Amino acid sequence: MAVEQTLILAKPDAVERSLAGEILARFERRGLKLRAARFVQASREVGETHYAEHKEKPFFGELVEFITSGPTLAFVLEGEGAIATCRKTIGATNPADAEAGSLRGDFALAMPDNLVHGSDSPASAEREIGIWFPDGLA
Ligand code: IDP
Ligand code: MG
Repeated sequence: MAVEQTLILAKPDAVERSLAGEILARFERRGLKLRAARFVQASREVGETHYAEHKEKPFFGELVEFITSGPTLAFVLEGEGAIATCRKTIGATNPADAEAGSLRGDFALAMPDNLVHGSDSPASAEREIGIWFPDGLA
């Protein structure tokens, strides 16, 4: 399996609830390597660009409000099969469907405030890393 990078966000609800460190630690304990991190308050432009695929959805306005509502801890993780493994660790999008043991299954209740974002493909990861780390990873 290929070594991949993925963009993970501990979203504003995670930072507000002081769960950002717990979230990062879960991924680190799985063996993923932390390659870059930024503590950032997303602008409206960053929020809308990050969630551009959902522009036509009825919840888009609420989603952008949420992701811009407070600081986010954005980080890049690297490892074999990192993208799919991180999505499993995060759990299903709707916390009501997320398995116990996943981050959303253990710590979240509803949407949009489901704690964590993880890229869903290599193309998404590349695009999203560019949005949250516009000056590169170093
Ligand atoms: P993902 O975060 O698991 O990749 P997506 O379908 O890409 O899920 O949706 C992006 C984010 O939009 C979700 O994580 C959640 O915060 C929010 N969201 C998705 N569906 C709904 C909804 O039906 N109502 C409110 N927010 C939603
Ligand atoms: Mg998604």
